[in-house]
Amino acid sequence: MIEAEINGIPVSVPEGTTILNAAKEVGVQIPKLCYHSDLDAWAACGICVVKVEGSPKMLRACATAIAPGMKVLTHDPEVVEVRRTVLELILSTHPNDCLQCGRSGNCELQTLAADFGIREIPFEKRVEHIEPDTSTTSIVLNPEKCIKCGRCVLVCQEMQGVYALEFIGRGDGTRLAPAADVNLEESPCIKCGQCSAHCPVGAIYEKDETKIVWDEIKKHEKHCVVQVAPAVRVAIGEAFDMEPGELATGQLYAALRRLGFDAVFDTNFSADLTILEEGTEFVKRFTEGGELPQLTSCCPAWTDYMEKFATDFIPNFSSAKSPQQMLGAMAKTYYAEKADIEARDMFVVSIMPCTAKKFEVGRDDNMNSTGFQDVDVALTTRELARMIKQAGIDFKSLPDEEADSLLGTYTGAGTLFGVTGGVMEAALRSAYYLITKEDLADVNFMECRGLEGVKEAEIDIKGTKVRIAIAHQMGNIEAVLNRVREAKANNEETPWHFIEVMACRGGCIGGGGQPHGATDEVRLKRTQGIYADDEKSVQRCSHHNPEITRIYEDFLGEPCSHKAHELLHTDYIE
Ligand code: HC1
Ligand code: SF4
Repeated sequence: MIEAEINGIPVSVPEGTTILNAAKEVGVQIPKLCYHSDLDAWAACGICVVKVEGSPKMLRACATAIAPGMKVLTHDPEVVEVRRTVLELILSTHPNDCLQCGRSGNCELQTLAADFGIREIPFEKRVEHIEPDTSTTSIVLNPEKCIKCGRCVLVCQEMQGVYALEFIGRGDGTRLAPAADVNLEESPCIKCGQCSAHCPVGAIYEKDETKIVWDEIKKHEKHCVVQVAPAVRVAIGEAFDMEPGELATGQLYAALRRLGFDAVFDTNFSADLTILEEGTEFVKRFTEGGELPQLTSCCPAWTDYMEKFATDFIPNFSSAKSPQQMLGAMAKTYYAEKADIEARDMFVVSIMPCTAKKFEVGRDDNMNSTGFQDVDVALTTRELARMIKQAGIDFKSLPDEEADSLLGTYTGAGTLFGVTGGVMEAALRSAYYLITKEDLADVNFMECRGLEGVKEAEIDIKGTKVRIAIAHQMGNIEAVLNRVREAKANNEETPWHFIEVMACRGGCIGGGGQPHGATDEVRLKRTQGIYADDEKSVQRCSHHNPEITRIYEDFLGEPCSHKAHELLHTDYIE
């Protein structure tokens, strides 16, 4: 341990701890802008400077490790003045349209400017006009607002391994742009939205589609149906001063009804349906012979990645559509039939923690269940939070309500989809049943849990060994794919039979459309909320969901039947 002093307060922290993090331990907040705990510090902005006794110049707290006996001064008038100058310089090239900015109210730059009481900028204002890039269906890039902190570039290149973003030009002319200066749609971007989740200002944000939904609700011409994704329920509360991980399922249903939706369904229901389809597909491949490993297909950013960079894995992808798409397909067929409504008279909205889901709704192959898109609009958690605020709904004090029947009941397995390892854990619970015709005594697969980038395990299903891998955060995926490729090239047995992939760190709870401010601390709390939801569920295995049993009896026949294939499966583009 390193013993040192911060503002005269003794501090004892592990070797390698930065001054910034050591200060946090003794309750001292050093301001920061470019630094984010998910990323290596690259000391771009300079706002975290501190004085260290014996050092001739101020040091950047985010990138300097605390040393034995170090005496650090984090705040004095001189340090505060330097920070103020840094802020003023940033503001001198930043547009003054905070009131119309999507990040107004939770912009890190705005907060610092307010904290420092900045009223005027002593430097000449030089705002270069650059048109926002609206080319993708998922996110908008507004380089004019970029403060060149570099978070998005680091996220895209290092966390996600995609290299869609970079800085172009030099010195004052440096600007944020998609790689090779094409537009974002033409770049390798997979629409995960992690850049928008890490941007401290309003330079990258989700494509706001709330107006389309408001208009549709107001018109009263179509039957408006809504579904809520697993990870939304443990994060939306953060937009209403609730703790990360606090379960808000019942309040969400109530809020959606008050917004005017005619039927409120749950994506957790169709996550259970996915398990029956994808689990049956896996058991078939595993027991009867088929391309292995099977890869999960519910994360649209991962699917986009595969179609762009790993088409050799197309035969390995589960053909099951994602739960979002399955719910849309079931709403416009099964529910429509029961409620005597035409698919053309329905409008299906989904509330997702994800920006790539906006892209998924428009995939051509997903139009095939009724001739209309399965889902019409996907809104992120952040967009829904804004709608709830616009409607004057006091979210925290809402009573718990239930989802509507037919597509609303879910099991603990369905809710697990929201966390890394959750799809695998849910699949194993049902695969065990499908293989042995018996239920598990203990449904918890602890091997699937945790934030490790790649988890591997061998699962014993009554003597049958199933080797699994779980990867999350896109940058961790290529190594997994390469091990499969190597085994194939050497004619060796596949290292794994089943692999779950989620593009975002922590799985969907860390999705690019969730409330801002996710760190591992927040992700863990959201994860705990998901596991608590699983544990309190009456049924914890997808094959025990009574509405799923009914949908097969009344409508689909059996898992992977011809009808199920038509409505619930897809194919991929080379
Ligand atoms: Fe996800 Fe999924 S888990 S992809 O992370 O399979 O977005 O929450 O809705 O579709 O169920 C996201 C979450 C979500 C789908 C499910
Ligand atoms: Fe990179 Fe994801 Fe942002 Fe696209 S959405 S630029 S892939 S971080």
